[in-house]
Amino acid sequence: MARHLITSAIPYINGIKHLGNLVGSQLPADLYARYLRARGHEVMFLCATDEHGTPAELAAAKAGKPVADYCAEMHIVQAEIAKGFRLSFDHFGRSSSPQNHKLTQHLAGRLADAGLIREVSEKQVYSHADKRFLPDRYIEGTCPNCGYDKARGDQCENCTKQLDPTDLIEPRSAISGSTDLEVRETKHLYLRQSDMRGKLQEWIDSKTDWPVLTTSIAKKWLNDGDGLQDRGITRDLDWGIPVKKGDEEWPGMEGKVFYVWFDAPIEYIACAGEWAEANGKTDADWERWWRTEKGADDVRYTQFMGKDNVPFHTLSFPVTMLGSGEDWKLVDYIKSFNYLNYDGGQFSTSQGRGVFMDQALEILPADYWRWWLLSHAPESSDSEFTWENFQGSVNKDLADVLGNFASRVTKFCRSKFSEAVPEGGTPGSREAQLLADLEKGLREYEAHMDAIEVRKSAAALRALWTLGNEYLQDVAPWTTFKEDPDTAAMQIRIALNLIRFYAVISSPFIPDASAQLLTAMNAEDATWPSDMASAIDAMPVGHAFSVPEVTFRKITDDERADWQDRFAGVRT
Ligand code: B3M
Ligand code: ZN
Repeated sequence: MARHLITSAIPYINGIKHLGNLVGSQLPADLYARYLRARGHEVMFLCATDEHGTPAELAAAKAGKPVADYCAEMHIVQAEIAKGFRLSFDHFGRSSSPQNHKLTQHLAGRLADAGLIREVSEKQVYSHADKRFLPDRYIEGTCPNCGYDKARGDQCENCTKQLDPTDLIEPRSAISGSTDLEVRETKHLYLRQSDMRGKLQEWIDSKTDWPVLTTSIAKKWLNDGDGLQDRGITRDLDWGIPVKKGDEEWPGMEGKVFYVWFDAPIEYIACAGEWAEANGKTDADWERWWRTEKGADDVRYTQFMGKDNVPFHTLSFPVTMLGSGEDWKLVDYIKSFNYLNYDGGQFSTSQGRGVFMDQALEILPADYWRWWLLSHAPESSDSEFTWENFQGSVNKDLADVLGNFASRVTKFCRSKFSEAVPEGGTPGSREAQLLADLEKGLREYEAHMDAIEVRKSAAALRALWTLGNEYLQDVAPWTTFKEDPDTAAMQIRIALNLIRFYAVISSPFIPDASAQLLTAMNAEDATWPSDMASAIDAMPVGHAFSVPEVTFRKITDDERADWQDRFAGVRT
């Protein structure tokens, strides 16, 4: 038994995430966490909402709510939806927590003491009406190049010219529309990432087992000049973690907060503190996951994220951890994902394009989505959601192969024998073959799950389901029964045990269906099978079961057309 720390990239607070976000971090992280728990390991699986930054402030303003209230409400909404998808976090925290405030300020102080922070004076646009500095993209005006009147302070969307806010003709605040703006001097803190290049290089070079997607991005930014530039880690905003050096004020930094990407990864750690508080645990209880001198040196830490998040996790966050000079546990393995596209285009939060997590659960239970998303995870390249493909996979894999197997076998047994595992003849060569195939398939499935090869794992699981179907097709107990009820009973006994076996090994992918099948099979023992011979004998002769309710239903053509229509437009 090992100890596994797992984190998923923490979703922004402003709005409900779409299925592309879900499959890019939280869902595969949950798959892995469930699998490791099922294999008997000790797991700490953490996620949280990412609550700071301008998008959170603006979303709150749009909703007409104080930002703290908005975040508190949206956190509950996101937590509920996560539950709906059966995401089995040990804790779902908040980056605005007191724990994160304290730890972020502490780490900034350590970095400053280590000489890794420098103060920089810069010019920034201040809005009198909004009483705040405006980030470049919240200043609008007329493009000096093409005359487009909604150009942003960082770029003109119309002619793509890169701009400085001072280039704009008649600049105004994108928040209030006010033109009462002024350029002011302001001081900011920069993290001297470049000082850590050598250490980072060495660390990343040592990660020879990482997925190519992760290391290629990490190395690109490490070596491409720009990537390791010193980064501003403070902002002139109201909402965020106040800039402090540990508990002390930071002269010249009054009224400023840390940049959202500085405190967000620190929340991975703070979240463990929140977990401890919420569960009546001590500091030692969470520190054994995070501090190498307090037990975390034998933890394996795996992070899950979309590819756009990789640079923050391979450069700036490790700089924070290493630069602090403290014994923080560094990530052992980063699993990153490409993008999931939606029906010929991209999922888009700003345009409301695609299926969002709450909408998905309104039309079908979590397992349908979990299965499709995971079996089509965008690992080696981007992948695409289409309604045809979704309907096809669900109907075939879940309804025809797995669901149908369970219902056929249990109903046949009930009608010809009873609702208990029947006594029957001895298994023969066909059964020996089945067991050998299952044994081999199970080991393949485990190997892919251990390697976090999500699609390959799904394919291996599906292949195991198929073996059972082929067996049933071959031996046809309904025909055997007419001449040889004894042999038919043996075949059904094997098949009933297979239902239980499938329920156990499928639980990381489809936890609800798995629980439903285990209940129907009256199976108290759901431990991971060590070998097929014992798995196929787990429910002995006489063991009572019941016929499960429909495990998976088919998606009709009408429904598909309906949904295709409903989600073609833009979410309002
Ligand atoms: N919230 C971006 C995202 O959701 C960001 C991740 C933070 S991980 C520390 O894609
Ligand atoms: Zn322009």
